[in-house]
Amino acid sequence: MINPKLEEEFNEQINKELYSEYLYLAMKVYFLEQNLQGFVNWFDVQVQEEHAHAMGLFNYLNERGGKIDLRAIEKPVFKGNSPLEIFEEVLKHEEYVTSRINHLADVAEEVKDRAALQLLDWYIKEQVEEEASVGGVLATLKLIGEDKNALLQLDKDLAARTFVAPVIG
Ligand code: OFO
Repeated sequence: MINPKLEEEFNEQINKELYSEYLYLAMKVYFLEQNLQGFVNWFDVQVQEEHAHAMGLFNYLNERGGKIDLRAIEKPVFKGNSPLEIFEEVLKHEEYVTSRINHLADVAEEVKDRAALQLLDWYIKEQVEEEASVGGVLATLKLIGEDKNALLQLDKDLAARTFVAPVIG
């Protein structure tokens, strides 16, 4: 059995990961409208990753005999109106998710759940990769500035990103 406090945090995090999926889906719409297909692909992969993150927590909670409590997913909101502004928001969002995962690990530590901590190690590492990948695109966008040709080159590069189903845990 899983500690009720930790169970609650898992349920909350499932919701956050599903919100991330929804947020990146909304951002994908922006890039569809701009006809930047490489960025569309990047967000497509991101959407699938977030879904996998949510399901990793979902499956784990189920395996541990916890009660899965699905909650309403908020309407995704972002203000950015350029690739640069949107990636700045993506990075902020990922930093927020990192803080949530760290909080989840703090609670697992508090209730001395070593098994959950092992799973959360995977998520902690994954957040390092998420922030690095987003930070990389953001740094390139800063270099690009107003250069449309360079933006199209980045778009081409982002078209190469592929989804590899993660082995979580
Ligand atoms: Fe699930 O890592 Fe992004 O949010």
